Amino acid sequence: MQKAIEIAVNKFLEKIQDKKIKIISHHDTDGITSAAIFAKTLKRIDKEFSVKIVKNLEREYIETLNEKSKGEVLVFLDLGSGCLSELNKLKTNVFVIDHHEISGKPDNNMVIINPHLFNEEEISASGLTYLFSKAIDGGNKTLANLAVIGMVGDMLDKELSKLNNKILKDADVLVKKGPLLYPATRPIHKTLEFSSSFFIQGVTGNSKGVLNLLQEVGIKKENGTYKSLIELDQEELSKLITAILLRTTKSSGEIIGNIYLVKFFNRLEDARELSAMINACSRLGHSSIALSLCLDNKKARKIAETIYADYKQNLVSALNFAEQNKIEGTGYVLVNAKDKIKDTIIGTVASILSMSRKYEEGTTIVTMSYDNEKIKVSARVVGRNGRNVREILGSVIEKIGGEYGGHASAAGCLIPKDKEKQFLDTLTKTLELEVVKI
Ligand SMILES: [Mn+2]
Repeated sequence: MQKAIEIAVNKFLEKIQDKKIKIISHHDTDGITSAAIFAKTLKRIDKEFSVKIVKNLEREYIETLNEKSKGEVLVFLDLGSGCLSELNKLKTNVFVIDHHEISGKPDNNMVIINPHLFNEEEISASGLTYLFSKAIDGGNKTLANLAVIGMVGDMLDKELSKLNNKILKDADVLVKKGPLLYPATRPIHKTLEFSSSFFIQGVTGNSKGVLNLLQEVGIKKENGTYKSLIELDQEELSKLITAILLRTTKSSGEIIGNIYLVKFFNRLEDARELSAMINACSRLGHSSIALSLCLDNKKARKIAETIYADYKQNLVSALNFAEQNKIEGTGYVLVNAKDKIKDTIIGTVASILSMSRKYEEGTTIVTMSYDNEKIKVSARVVGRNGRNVREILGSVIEKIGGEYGGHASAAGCLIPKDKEKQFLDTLTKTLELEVVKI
């Protein structure tokens, strides 16, 4: 693949000589960090460019590019591989740097870098963009930290491929083993309270519960505050892990892993925390803040921190609301939050509930929240052996109308607000009927 990257870089440098460049990237952490790496690379060689962050690459949008971006070189990051035939219709030079499944064949106007073409190991789009950038100028090695944040964002950090290991080395990352709670670099009591990587019964969103747990394992304040996760000694760490394991459905193998500490604004930060911050900002509609944060803008960082703190607070309040207002049926848990939980986090709430120790394996979790004139519904399964929630939602939607999507263990749908009661009735009937069938 390295050879293909070098060829692509040469072609890119040749094509952009007298042209403007447009970067189009995905709105998750991997896409944002990819865009930041590319933007910094172009700045360095003094090239004019613009950036567009999108949720999905839609055909209607691609069609507008022939008019809007006439004569520009288009660079698609962390997306594009799934719609090569659409991109082939563009009359300008197209570069795709992506790691998603490929559908269609690239034509002569297109250069694509995708590990699927080379039977290569797993790598994030930000990792690929970084390799591209480094092939333009070795000095771009300083951008490796962004590639690490993107890698963590796409959860490609479990089994590190050779390529990823090289990128970690370039980034001077400090790797430590520990529970995957973030940030690992800040006082442990806050990290536990806002633990949303997995749900800790009686601890997540519960400051009193946090203090009880810390007392139980014998971790005390020192100089007025608690140590951070990475400052705990081996004994404290293993006691803490045991206490956490008693309160989640996860196994030790699932909650322990590598903690990546990367340089960001001249400080060592937990890559997971940065990734979560970028993701939260972008998904809440502030992708330009997320991008500016990755471009070292201090003002953007302040704003991003506010948005993220607010998001975390909303999330733990939502979890507590769900806890107090849920309806427990046979084999299912239903939370109809109406306007009490934002539609932007209701899916996350469902995911976190499905990881709670409280519910039996196979329990179906359904959460609902108002989204303007519609209701957003998210469904999850606790553990691995449960009902097919995509089919359940699908069968309800067929009766009352609306859109649905997802897969067997995580699905969602959108229904008109005036169908709320009808939906609830049909859903509960379906959920109860399914139990009888089993
Ligand atoms: Mn990606």
